[in-house]
Amino acid sequence: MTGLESHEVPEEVDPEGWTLRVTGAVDRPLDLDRADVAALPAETFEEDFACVEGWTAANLTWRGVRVGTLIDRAGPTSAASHALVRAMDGEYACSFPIERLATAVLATELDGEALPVEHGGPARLVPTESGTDCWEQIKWVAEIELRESEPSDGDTAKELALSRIDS
Ligand SMILES: Nc1nc2c(c(=O)[nH]1)N[C@H]1C(S)=C(S)[C@@H](COP(=O)(O)O)O[C@H]1N2
Ligand SMILES: [Mo]
Repeated sequence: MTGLESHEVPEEVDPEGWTLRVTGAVDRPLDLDRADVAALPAETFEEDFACVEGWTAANLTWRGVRVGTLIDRAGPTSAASHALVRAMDGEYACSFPIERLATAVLATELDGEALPVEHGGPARLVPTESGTDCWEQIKWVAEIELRESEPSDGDTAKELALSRIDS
């Protein structure tokens, strides 16, 4: 059977207290709870997943909200160009150009069920373009912080993911 690998859920992850914030270079900062996110238009798509550590998971069916919908609601400033997507596990965060992030889905369901916390629930970022890296599928997404330039620090995801590979 195929599926995502099971990893430990870090202590800082608090699914009960979860909200999604859209902050930074926006006219209307958002702080959405599960019901708010569930009320937004959702879409479903299927994808394979491959981790740089060497394992794969085929035919995952994700459902969630297009990140572009969230960004539009927050009203990005005209100079907003990038975003730092932060997770609930400490320093884990990844930077994206806004146009790429807008096409990603904030997934709240996997294979027809609420996304389990083991795999990033309540919400996991799932880029929909080909050629994305495994560390960009951010589990436990808590904040999307828009920036008017490329973040020069805080973009930790790649380094953290690569540091797990034995050399
Ligand atoms: N918040 C957060 N998201 C994360 C990571 C992490 O450590 N923290 N690891 C990434 C990496 S490298 C992989 S391969 C996948 C693993 O997803 P899984 O635990 O559901 O198998 O989560 C990605 N998203
Ligand atoms: Mo990974």
